[in-house]
This record gives sequence, structure tokens and C-alpha cells, in this order.
Amino acid sequence: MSDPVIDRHSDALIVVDVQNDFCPGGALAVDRGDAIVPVINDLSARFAHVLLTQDWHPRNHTSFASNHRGGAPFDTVEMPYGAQTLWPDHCVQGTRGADFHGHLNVERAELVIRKGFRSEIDSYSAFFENDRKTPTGLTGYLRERGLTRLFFAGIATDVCVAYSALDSQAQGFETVVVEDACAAIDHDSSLDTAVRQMDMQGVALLPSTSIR
Ligand code: VGL
Ligand code: ZN
Repeated sequence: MSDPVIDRHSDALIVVDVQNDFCPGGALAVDRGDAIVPVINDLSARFAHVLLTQDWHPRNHTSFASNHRGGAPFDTVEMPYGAQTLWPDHCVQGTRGADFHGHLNVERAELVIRKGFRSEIDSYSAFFENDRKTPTGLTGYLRERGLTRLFFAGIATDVCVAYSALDSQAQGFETVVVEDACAAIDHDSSLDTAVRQMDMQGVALLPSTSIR
């Protein structure tokens, strides 16, 4: 993709999970989780359409290691819908950890998609839960609103951003991941794997400075 020029009608910025628990000091802290906030704010000021996602789990959520006997964070367990990584308790509904980072500009956001709110299933992607078929409703919203090109920023590059960008691309949206506006967990070289996958599927990975 040549350097994209923001289209005020058909482009949307989707800011993924910029929440306290994914920032330094949080329950599932990601390096530089807070450092990307100014980059995202600069970017979002230039888009006419800004959407947010919010990881939003009940306390008894199946992705929490604490809800599995002998389970430890980063273990993998088999769920009815497939393999599931276990995480520390994070983004519990209504807690400070689930709030958006205090410096994130949320005022202009036109939609907040909450995900992972059902105890029995996780949801990394903004489009589908982890069974890969239960929709969140985001596709319908975007199509009805005529939004056809999606720029992704946020946390974590190798988990929720990657799953969202891959689903976006697969559903026919032109898809850009803004690399310096994302922060990664990068467990066992998961960032490399995710970047390679996105690249292979036609997702454009671009620096924020290339977006005009
Ligand atoms: C995420 C792990 C668990 C993310 C959410 O936002 O990338 N990662 N829940
Ligand atoms: Zn989560």
C-alpha cells in the first residue's frame, strides 16, 4: 500500500484495549502499553471515525488461570471451542483495571465494542469470539456506516490487534496496522508469528508517520 491519505468518510481508526490492566502497573502489563497513548491520540484527532474496544471480563471468566485448578498464566488449556491461553485476572468488569488509560482521548469515539463478557468464552478479535464464529456485531455496524478501510492501533499487537486485523482483512475491509501505535505481549516470539501472519494475509503494517 502506498502512503494512505485519511478519508473522512470511509476510514475508521479502531483502538484496541488501551486499558489500565494492559499498561505498566496493570494485571497483564505490556511493555510500552502507556507509551503508545500519545501516538494514538495524535492519530485519532485526524480521523472522523474512531471506535474503541474494551476487554470486559466477569470475575469467573474462563481465560483466567485462577479459575482453573493448577492453572498458571500462559498455560494452554483445551476448551470446547479450541485451545485457550490462560491469563492473570485482568479487565474485570467495573474495575479500574478495565478502565481506558486515563490519557487516552475517548471523547470522540463513536462506538465502544466490549468483548470477553461471557464467562465461558474468550474474545480476542473485535469481530468474532474465540470460537471464531460468534459475531460481536462490529461487521454489521461498519458495513451499515459505509466504513471500508480500517486502521488498527492498541494492545496487544500479537493478540487482540492481530486477531482483529486478520478478521478485518478476511471480511474484505482494507486493513492497516499502525505499528508504532501498538504494543505487544511478545511471549515465545508471538509478535514475530503475528506480524508474519498479518503480512501473509495482506494486512498493511505501516508507521504512523506514513499516514497523511
Ligand atoms: C488481550 C490477552 C487477554 C489483548 C486480552 O487485549 O490483547 N490479551 N485478553
Ligand atoms: Zn482478556
